[in-house]
Amino acid sequence: MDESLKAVYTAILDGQHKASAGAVQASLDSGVAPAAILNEGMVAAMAEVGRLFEEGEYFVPEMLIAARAMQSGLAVLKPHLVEANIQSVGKVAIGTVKGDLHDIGKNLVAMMLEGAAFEIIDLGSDVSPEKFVEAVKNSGAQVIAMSALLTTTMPNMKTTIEALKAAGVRDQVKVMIGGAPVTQKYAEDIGADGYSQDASKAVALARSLVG
Ligand code: B1M
Repeated sequence: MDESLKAVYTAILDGQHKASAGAVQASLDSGVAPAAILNEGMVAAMAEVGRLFEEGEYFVPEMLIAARAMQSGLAVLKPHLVEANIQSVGKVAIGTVKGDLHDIGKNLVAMMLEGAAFEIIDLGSDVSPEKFVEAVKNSGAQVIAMSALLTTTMPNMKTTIEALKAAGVRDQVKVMIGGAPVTQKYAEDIGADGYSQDASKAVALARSLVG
């Protein structure tokens, strides 16, 4: 791995948020592609954090400080990931489902969509089905984008689709879903309109849903 990418990886793994921002900047300055910094440095470090957590070497506090370091690195990377587009191509209301506090992947998807000229309504994390329904009724979102990182919160994607149906707005909106435990099959099973595995594929999916 390139030395500057290694510094990004290590800063996130060790939860050093100032070092993370500095290492991302240094990587950019040395000409490393933003996508490589994101995927080979940052996302890879978060995957290792998850592995260490699973093995009982990291605990929730370590995951939290790693997440904070990831976020400060992302703030530096954001302008380089998103292109400057002016005219909105559609409105997306995005959130992590009820009971789930993981927001890094969701933020990344929001960032990439924003860069592809989508107007984003960020509902945050731990978003109830009612809040998604409200967003469709009040904001005119054409797409609802739901993220889930826990197997225990994934079912809230289904509950949200059911709430959209019960409120009579399911036909007004497309639903796309994603997150580590989510699959294409799960999307089909719960009647979502689309699934994407990562943030860049989410852009292509959103474009096809509003197109
Ligand atoms: Co937690 N956590 N966590 N965690 N956490 C995981 C998810 C876990 C896999 C770790 C592990 O055991 N290996 C595990 C889940 C196990 C399971 O359900 N099968 C887990 C657990 C168990 C928990 C707690 C229950 C721990 C506890 O309290 N005992 C707890 C739950 C809290 C809650 O939500 N109610 C918890 C808490 C936390 C923190 C708060 C400490 C922190 C989150 C901080 C934050 O987000 N602000 C945290 C973290 C950091 C992680 C790991 C280490 C990293 C997640 C991450 O940010 N990845 C994670 C391990 C792992 O993922 N390997 C883990 C980087 C991010 C860029 O990837 O979010 O997958 P990801 O997003 C990807 C794709 O999935 C996709 O695009 C992104 C990449 O381009 N994507 C979409 C995501 N959303 C999408 C939506 C789309 C399309 C694509 O369309 C709408």
